[in-house]
Amino acid sequence: MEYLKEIPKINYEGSKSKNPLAYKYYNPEEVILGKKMKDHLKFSMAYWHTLVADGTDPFGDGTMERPWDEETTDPLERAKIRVRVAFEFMEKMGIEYFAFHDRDIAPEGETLEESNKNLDVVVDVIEKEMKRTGIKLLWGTANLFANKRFVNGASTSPNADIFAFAAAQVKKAMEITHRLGGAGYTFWGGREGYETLLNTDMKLEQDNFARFLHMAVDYAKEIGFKGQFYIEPKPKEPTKHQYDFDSATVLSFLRKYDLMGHFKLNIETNHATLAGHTMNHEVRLAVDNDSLGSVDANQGDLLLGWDTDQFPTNVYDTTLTMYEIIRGGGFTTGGLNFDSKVRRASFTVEDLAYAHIAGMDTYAIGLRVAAKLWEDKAIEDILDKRYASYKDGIGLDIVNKKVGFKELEEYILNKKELDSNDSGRQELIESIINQYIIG
Ligand code: XUL
Ligand code: CO
Repeated sequence: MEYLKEIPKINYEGSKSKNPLAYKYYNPEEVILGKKMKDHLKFSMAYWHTLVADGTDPFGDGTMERPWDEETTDPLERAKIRVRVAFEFMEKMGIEYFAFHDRDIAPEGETLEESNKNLDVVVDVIEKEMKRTGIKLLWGTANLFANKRFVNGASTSPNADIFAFAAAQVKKAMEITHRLGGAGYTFWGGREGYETLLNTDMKLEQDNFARFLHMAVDYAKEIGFKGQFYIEPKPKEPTKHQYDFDSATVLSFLRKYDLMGHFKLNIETNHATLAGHTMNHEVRLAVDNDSLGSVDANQGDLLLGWDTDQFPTNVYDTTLTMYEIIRGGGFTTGGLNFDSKVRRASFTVEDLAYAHIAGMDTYAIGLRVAAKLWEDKAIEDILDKRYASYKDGIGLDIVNKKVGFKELEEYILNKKELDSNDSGRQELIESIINQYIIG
């Protein structure tokens, strides 16, 4: 049965096409830098936004027109229908990966046991659809923030029973991710943070968070789950101060608690900007620390102070993001997961297609431009020149730790004139990027 009659199979038609239901820049099979576009980008659909979000905001009701949700009032039956809709959508869009929270795919029951049974029923359907279509699971996760039991956090809750409940929930979420062959498992610290330090034992909460993650590592070994664990940084929202603030904070947390080899980062564009960073800063930091895992692709609105999770349409940003990803060697287990939702006023079924096309084409442009910049060494040559003083002489001695303060003092005292400083060439580089974008 076809649910999405409004959406045909979306094909690549090239940049001259005026067909709104076609890709203008994303040509999945086209080879760029020795790899197909689809393998560079590894697009993933976020189940929570595309199948579950109904457009509710703090001021009003849901607005989304989702006729398949009207077919039944039984939550479990509706969950099964949504799976079929999800796979029909991904097939038509040519999206080969998806990501979910446990509570997106199946309704929460009265008890954990009932919730787990619901999950098993829906996972059966997902498994069949994955086999039928070849679509793969990028990562799974557990929703440890929506239910009111998580009011004070999950693994950082002051209530040990809540820690235990969260552990049991993650155990099941890991099991279903494993069963579905998930390439990864994500920890986003839903309410792991605080509102006020006045009532918070930050040290105990962070220690507990680390204990929780170590338990996950142990359990993965026990069940043979080889997928990559990710932590997704975010500075605020829902709590005032989230513990996983940004890439730098998470990397230092992982180092402190001896978790570095077990976790990589899942970096989200809107979270980067909420932290006061650019996305390319966050990705660069991950790459430089051998920790780039995956990307939650979206964009925020810098005039608004919250996580708007908009579909990426800013070509400049996707160019710089793809540049950092290429520079880092590309994705292995990860991909570009659209943690993006249609605006509340974009409520029709077609809007789901328009939004994903916009996001995929914007990243395709980013990839095309970034690949050319990389191939031509348009930026790298300038960079190489800028740091050339560390390639020989005293610079190389510094890099090779051959000199200390005394030797450097001697070197300077003997030197009549310092080597001159060079221009940083920022405006030149920025105009080169413009030239590559416009072509
Ligand atoms: C919330 C967010 C989450 C995670 C998964 O801001 O990004 O949806 O991606 O829990
Ligand atoms: Co996210």
